[in-house]
Amino acid sequence: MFMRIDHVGIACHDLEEKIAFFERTFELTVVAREVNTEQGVKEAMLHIADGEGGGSYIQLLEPLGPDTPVGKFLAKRGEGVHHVAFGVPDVVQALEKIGGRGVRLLDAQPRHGTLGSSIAFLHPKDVGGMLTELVQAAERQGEATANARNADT
Ligand code: CMX
Ligand code: CO
Repeated sequence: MFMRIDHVGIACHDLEEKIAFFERTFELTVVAREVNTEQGVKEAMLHIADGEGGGSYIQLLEPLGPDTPVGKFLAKRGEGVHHVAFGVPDVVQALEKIGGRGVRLLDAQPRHGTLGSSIAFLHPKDVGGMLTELVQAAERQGEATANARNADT
């Protein structure tokens, strides 16, 4: 079901300061910045490597306010790892299977994620205390063409 770790999400108070730290310490590069009002975050994706079906990243998250998922997390636990995201080939199919195995789905339907991805969250209490995200990466040009060709045959 899982192809790779897509990203590790890290909650922080000051996005710009954390980006600078990751760039100078680990030589990572920011490939996307986004304000996601639906999720209540300002975020940056730092590229690590490319893998099967998509890349792997560090996702830095700064809350847009105290009454958001990341704002509440910071108030309760402070800065640190907020969630782990796994790459899946088909997020709708993965949700169906995982939901059928008794895990609460925070998103019954996938929603918009960074870099054109489709994402959905699983309840941390049902996954041993780890907020878990599923990510179906946006299809890259070549893959989209190949898939369309396969569907035709
Ligand atoms: N990791 C592990 N446990 C977590 C957690 C996290 N990130 N966030 C909350 N929890 C735990 C809390 O510690 C709390 O446990 P206790 O009851 O033992 O104290 C419990 O879950 C409930 O937490 P809460 O602070 O009362 O928060 P809510 O129930 O209102 O919401 C959750 C929790 C997980 C449902 C909510 O944060 C959510 O829907 N998250 C998914 C969306 C999200 O996080 N988006 C931001 C990231 C965007 C991105 O990746 O692009
Ligand atoms: Co994420």
